[in-house]
Amino acid sequence: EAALKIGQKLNEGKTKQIFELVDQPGLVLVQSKDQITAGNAVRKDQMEGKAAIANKTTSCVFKLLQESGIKTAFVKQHSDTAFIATHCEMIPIEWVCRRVATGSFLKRNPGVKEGYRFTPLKMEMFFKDDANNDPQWSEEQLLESKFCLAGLTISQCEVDIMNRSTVAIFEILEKAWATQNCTLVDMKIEFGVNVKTQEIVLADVIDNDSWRLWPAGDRSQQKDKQVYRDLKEVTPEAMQMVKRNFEWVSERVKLLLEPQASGRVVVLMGSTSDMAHCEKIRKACTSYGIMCILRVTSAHKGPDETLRIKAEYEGDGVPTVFVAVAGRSNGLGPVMSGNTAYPVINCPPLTPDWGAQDVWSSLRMPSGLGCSTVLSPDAAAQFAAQIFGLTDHLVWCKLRASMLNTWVSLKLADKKLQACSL
Ligand SMILES: Nc1ncnc2c1ncn2[C@@H]1O[C@H](COP(=O)(O)OP(=O)(O)OP(=O)(O)O)[C@@H](O)[C@H]1O
Ligand SMILES: *[C@@H]1O[C@H](CO)[C@@H](O)[C@H](O)[C@H]1NC(C)=O
Ligand SMILES: *[C@@H]1O[C@H](CO)[C@@H](O)[C@H](O)[C@H]1NC(C)=O
Ligand SMILES: *[C@@H]1O[C@H](CO)[C@@H](O)[C@H](O)[C@H]1NC(C)=O
Ligand SMILES: CC(=O)N[C@H]1CO[C@H](CO)[C@@H](O)[C@@H]1O
Ligand SMILES: [Mg+2]
Repeated sequence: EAALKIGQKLNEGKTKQIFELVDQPGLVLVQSKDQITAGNAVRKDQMEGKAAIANKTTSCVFKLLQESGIKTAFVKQHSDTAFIATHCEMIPIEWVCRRVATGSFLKRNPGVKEGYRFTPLKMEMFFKDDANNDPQWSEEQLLESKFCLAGLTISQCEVDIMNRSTVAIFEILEKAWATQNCTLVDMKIEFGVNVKTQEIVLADVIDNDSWRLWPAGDRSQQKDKQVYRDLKEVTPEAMQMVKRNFEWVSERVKLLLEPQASGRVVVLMGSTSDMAHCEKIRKACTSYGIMCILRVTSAHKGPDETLRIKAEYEGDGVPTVFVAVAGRSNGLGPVMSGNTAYPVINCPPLTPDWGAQDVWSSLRMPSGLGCSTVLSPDAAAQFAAQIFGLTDHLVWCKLRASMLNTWVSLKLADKKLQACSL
């Protein structure tokens, strides 16, 4: 790997330094300080362990979010203690999202018992102001402070985007940790404004200090920094336990990226004249990370073949969703649906001349059939993804991020339109 040309130091905090990258304008190096501040060898040892754990956590978590489709500042890992990120001007707000009441929330809301479940999630924000202990802020306080970062004024639109994004990010991480039987109790994150695109992106880091995790939803087994805060006495044994807990998290954090189940979509088309329609389904499936196979078979002209193909995919134990693409009279979907327990989605390629009549062959079913019908190829893939998303968190996370991104696009389109008409 070519050595990075490290330029000017742009920023420095308690735990990180931010450097300009001479050959990559718009990108920065985020260097963890653990190593450089460590004085003697023993201390360095201890710090290196921690830095590595923080490294693994941040890079796995950002990778999961990135692959899901969430916009983040993370670009790639550079070394054990540094990563490359897009250069942002940071919005000085900590966004906190809670599923279960605990910690400071209980102090600020006397009467609420630990363990109270927030549905929907509870959002809070804190102004980053060390001198005043990071006071809690209202939305109005944030709006009235009229922050301007990288040329973007933080107004209602931007606040709404950060609020919504925090919820989506929480739900994605919650779903991922659930695969490890672990409850994500709460989380805090920060956003920045990309200096080049003026986009609001998740920035800074998500590490051991950013969340509370309770294995099996049990507070007594918590695996986060709270264990450290709760120590009555810092004995070597107690520190060993804290270290083991962080190792527990860092061992599991990479499992968040592993698929839990892998299904497939089998698209059956009545004729190769439907190929373009089917290719669109395959393309959309691929964007969700779902394997998609195309086959040609006609339930009218070769029902024996249709049932043989069905048996082939029923026979290997791989969870399958069938999509039937048949023009004119759709015999394919209903015949499949009447003969398999797997889900069948009709996606007829309707034409302007007879479409209004043809669609009824996909809608009006004999009793006992449960196939669904959607008209656009993207919708067929999305529906299949929603079925797999029930058991495969990676697919679910992509659907969740896509929903957020659609919402943000609409919000930005409206903002632009309002600005034009002023
Ligand atoms: N992608 C990025 N581009 C620019 N600045 C960044 C980026 N990621 C993080 N920073 C900023 O780098 C600075 C150093 O980080 P560090 O976490 O060490 O600060 P800190 O002492 O914890 O202070 P803070 O309370 O702001 O987090 C912070 O101001 C942080 O917001
Ligand atoms: C830091 O993260 C990268 C990318 O995940 C990994 O290759 C590297 O081994 C990690 N370093 C340590 C010390 O764990
Ligand atoms: C986030 O949005 C929700 C729903 O609109 C709202 O109730 C809440 O007050 C907002 N939270 C913050 C901290 O802005
Ligand atoms: C989660 O819990 C279930 C039920 O107790 C168990 O079967 C499964 O193995 C656990 N999974 C992990 C990753 O610990
Ligand atoms: C308690 C503990 O070990 N916390 C560590 C979490 O990770 C940061 C690095 O991001 C370390 O500085 C902390 O010491
Ligand atoms: Mg910080």
